Amino acid sequence: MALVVRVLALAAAVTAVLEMSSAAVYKVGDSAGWTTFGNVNYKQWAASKTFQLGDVIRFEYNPQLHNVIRVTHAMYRSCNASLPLDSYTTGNDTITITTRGHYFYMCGVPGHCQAGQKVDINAMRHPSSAAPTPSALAPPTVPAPHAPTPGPSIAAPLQSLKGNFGLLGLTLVVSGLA
Ligand SMILES: *[C@@H]1O[C@H](CO)[C@@H](O)[C@H](O)[C@H]1NC(C)=O
Ligand SMILES: *[C@@H]1O[C@H](CO)[C@@H](O)[C@H](O)[C@H]1NC(C)=O
Ligand SMILES: [Cu+2]
Repeated sequence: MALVVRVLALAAAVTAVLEMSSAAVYKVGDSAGWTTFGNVNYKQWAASKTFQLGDVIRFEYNPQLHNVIRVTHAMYRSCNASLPLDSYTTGNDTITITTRGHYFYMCGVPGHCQAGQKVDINAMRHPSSAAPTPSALAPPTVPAPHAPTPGPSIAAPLQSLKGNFGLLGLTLVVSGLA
């Protein structure tokens, strides 16, 4: 019995590690980072990537000069920073893509978004191991949903992700005791 638990725990751990290693980490702006210097074209930067579920977006910047806020599509278009959905201020902020659709980010410092410090991360439908079952995928002819306001829907999958890792941890503890 104990052996079975150990084998299951090992399998779960290996699976988790494999899934983690397959997730890409994208630094916004590549070597330039998140800035108003040098007229970085964040639209072009995003267009050159294929974002998938589980991938990580990293914003690196001087926190005394910039910040990161997530906004709605309308706020993104008009550079309106008045009611952010999320905000980040550490200078090294990572965000894990947990739902398909658009994630709109801009710098909340006045004038910076207007100067081009904004990025639209579009996590598209893509056949990947991240998809739970093929039947859960809509036909490929349907365009990716235009996520109106990804507000609370972002938080929920994050919670369930944490829940899964919690369960994994518990399984490992149980096998350690056995
Ligand atoms: C900015 O966005 C907020 C929230 O969506 C909205 O209430 C406000 O009217 C907008 N301001 C402008 C100037 O568009
Ligand atoms: C940001 O954090 C990552 C790991 O979380 C690290 O590899 C990277 O060097 C950090 N960047 C800066 C500028 O501190
Ligand atoms: Cu800025």
